[in-house]
This record gives sequence, C-alpha cells and structure tokens, in this order.
Amino acid sequence: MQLCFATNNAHKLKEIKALLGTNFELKTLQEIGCNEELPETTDTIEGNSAQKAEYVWEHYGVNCFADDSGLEIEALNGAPGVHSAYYSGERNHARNIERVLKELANEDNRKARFKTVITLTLSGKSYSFEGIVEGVIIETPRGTDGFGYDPIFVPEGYDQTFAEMTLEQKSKISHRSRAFAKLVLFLKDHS
Ligand code: ITT
Repeated sequence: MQLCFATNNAHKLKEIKALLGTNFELKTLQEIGCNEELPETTDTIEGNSAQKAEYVWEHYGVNCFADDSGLEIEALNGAPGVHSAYYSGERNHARNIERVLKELANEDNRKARFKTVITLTLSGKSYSFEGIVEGVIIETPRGTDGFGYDPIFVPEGYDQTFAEMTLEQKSKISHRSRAFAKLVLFLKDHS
C-alpha cells in the first residue's frame, strides 16, 4: 500500500520506515509532490494532526498519516500544549524551557505529560492513535541529549531526564513511540 508520512523530519521518517517493514511503500511529502507548508491552525494537538493528514488526502488523493506532539503541564492548565514548539514566541528550545520554568516558579504541582497524536487518513476516513508519557518538570535543566523540553522532563518511575537518557532508552517509553506502536499494529492488521 502506498502511504505518505506528512513530515519533513527525516529522523522521524527513518524510524517509522524501520518499524513498518516492506508491506508499505512509504512516501515523503516531497515524493508525492507536496512542497507547501501543511496547515496547523487548530488549537489542539489532535486537531493539528488530523488537519495535516486530511489536507494531504484532500489535495493529493494519497493515504497519509501525520503526527503532532506537545508537553501538557497540569498547573498551567495543559500549556504549552499545542504551542510547545513556539512557547517563548520563537522556535527556541532554551527560551521555551525558560518560560516554562518561570511560570512554574513557586508551584508545587510539577505534574506534566508528553502527548503525541497520530491521525491516519485512509480513503478519506480518519483514525487516531494517542501516546502519552506521564512525568514531572524539574527545577533545573539536566542532560544534553534529546531536544525540546527533554532536559526538564523526568518520566514517572525514572530518575533521569529524557535528555540524560540515550535515544534508545527514551524511545522505549516515549509518547511518540507509544503512538507509533499503535499505528503500526493497526496498519499490520489492515495490510
Ligand atoms: P515537526 O512538526 O517538523 O515534525 P516539531 O518540532 O514541531 O517537528 P512535534 O510536533 O513532534 O515536533 O512537537 C512540537 C514541540 O513539542 C517540539 O518542538 C518540542 O518543543 C515539544 N516536544 C515534542 N516531543 C518532544 C520530545 O520527545 N521531547 C521534548 N520536547 C518535545
């Protein structure tokens, strides 16, 4: 089956190709002739992931899946959420972390979770797959691996931040791998 993964992130593409095996002819956006920015204008992670996958189906007639992720902090009513990438006003991980830590100063409730939602649109019908990892936000960033909010996020049941883990360790428990595992199971059943 021909299937497009609506991302421009080569790293994500490589990971999912390895998981899917050869039953699927996985295409990039460029390979299906889509070179424009996909719309991400809803106010939820779920909404943005659906918007991207459905856009590709509607404009290119290709079956497609898209993901969207973010960090949801309980004491901030779920922020930064859908605004995670640009929380400080720019796409800058250090600044985004700074803003979060400032907003959580003097806050005892440090509970947070990373969430990924993948939407798969097959012949116009959409299915969604969610992956969540619960954890806490620490006061001072630790670790150099990973990206985004990894240096301030410690997953439940662990002492290390995501940025102190190897990619392999993080991948075993991450929100993204959990959502992708559900997608892969679904696709294997439907191939
Ligand atoms: P693409 O949309 O180009 O794939 P992105 O950086 O926007 O890349 P996501 O939609 O997956 O990536 O995530 C949005 C933001 O949420 C991201 O920029 C980070 O700030 C944060 N985030 C998501 N997953 C994360 C993770 O595993 N570790 C740390 N921060 C993460």
